[in-house]
Amino acid sequence: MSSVKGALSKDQVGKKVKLKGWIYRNRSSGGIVFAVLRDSSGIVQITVKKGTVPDGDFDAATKAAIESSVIVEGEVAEDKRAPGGYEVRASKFQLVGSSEGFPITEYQSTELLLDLRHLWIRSREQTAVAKVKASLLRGAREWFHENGYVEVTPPIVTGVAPEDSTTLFQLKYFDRIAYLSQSAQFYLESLIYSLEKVYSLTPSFRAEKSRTPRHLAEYWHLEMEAAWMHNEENMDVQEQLVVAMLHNAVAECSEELIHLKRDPATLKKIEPPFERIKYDEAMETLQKKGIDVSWGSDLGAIEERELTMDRTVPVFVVNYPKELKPFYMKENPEDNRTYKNSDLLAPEGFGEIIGGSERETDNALLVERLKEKGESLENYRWYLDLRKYGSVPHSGFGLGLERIVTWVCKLDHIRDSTPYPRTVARVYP
Ligand code: NSS
Repeated sequence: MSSVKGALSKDQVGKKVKLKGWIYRNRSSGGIVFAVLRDSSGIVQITVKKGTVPDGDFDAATKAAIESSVIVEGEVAEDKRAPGGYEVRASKFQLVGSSEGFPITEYQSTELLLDLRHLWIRSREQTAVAKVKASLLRGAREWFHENGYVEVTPPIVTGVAPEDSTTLFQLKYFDRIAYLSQSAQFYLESLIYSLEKVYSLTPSFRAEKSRTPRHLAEYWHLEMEAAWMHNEENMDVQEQLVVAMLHNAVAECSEELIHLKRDPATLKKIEPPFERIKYDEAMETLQKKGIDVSWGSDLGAIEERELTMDRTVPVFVVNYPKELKPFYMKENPEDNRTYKNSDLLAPEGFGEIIGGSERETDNALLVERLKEKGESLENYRWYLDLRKYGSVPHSGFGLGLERIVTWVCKLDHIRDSTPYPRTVARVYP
């Protein structure tokens, strides 16, 4: 048994192969069927000649419609006209599962493709994205493992809102109200007192009403937290992690990246350190470009695009005004209007992929900020406990997996970075 990819090489020429897959294209002319077979590794042309296969097999090949599943046996031959330069000349062709009237044809609307997502995920683009995503993730896990981080499993059902409480998904939890997690951060913070360096990969949920090309209601969140770490080192970790992810994707998925029109060389060139610009400098740059912002303005998609579109390497923006960020961040001793935090922006206009900070360790300050926000201290009692018993300086960050995939795969919209995007408009299929 071979894979399509395994059959596509010079040393396979003349060899017998047995391939299982799905019909990608099919046409016949003058007693020959030219089918293109797809499996998880790629596509290959199959030729089925009348007289060289049993009549029933030829008949099956002629009729095999797009997306039928088939088993083909045959010999590999070189053919310059075939995709990949090789073809398989069939001696057997067996139809396993027919496919009558596959509803996706060449030009389809985005909406239809979203309705038919369960079938569209078979497309070569979606397959390439899924492989790149897995490869980025493997690069991350390896990096964390090699650097002494322990993978942990925080809860998804929670009672706290680390980020914006207006974007919480509420759920009926027995006879109480609970929320779907926005971030594992607080739980990770609690785990550093024993494990010191931890990370987790969990789904995060944000009830974002805005329809933007970079927001999902459910996304995969890769988060880390480390004891004894200040924000400068936190940024060192982020740039090393991102580079490890990129380089793994380039090593494992160059073909997929090229298929997605991303030149792997541009990713391979990216090395630490990444430039670190202060929020104040970011504001000045934007003002010079004629963007209407002033100190205290948030950086949204438009501003981040302006800051990054001429760059090929990610950039950190550090020390945001306190009003723009959550209560748990550490005050910047050099400018108490700001926090010791950073957002990492992907280049080419893609914008934020990571948000991170050093955490406030002063219990009284945290209480004051929570009160200002009108939060119930009771919900945060356990979190505040962490500052009472052996508190240490610590930092961490969260990386949006679909955000980095969108950048690496050069996608126009974040929904194509995940098989079943969840947005304000969609929970089907
Ligand atoms: O809100 S964040 O900026 N930060 C946190 O949640 C911290 N509590 C993480 C931490 O320090 N442990 O979100 C982190 C990242 C952000 O940079 C994006 O890359 C991604 O999560 N993110 C999203 N991706 C897709 N869709 C949505 N709606 C989304 N929101 C954030």
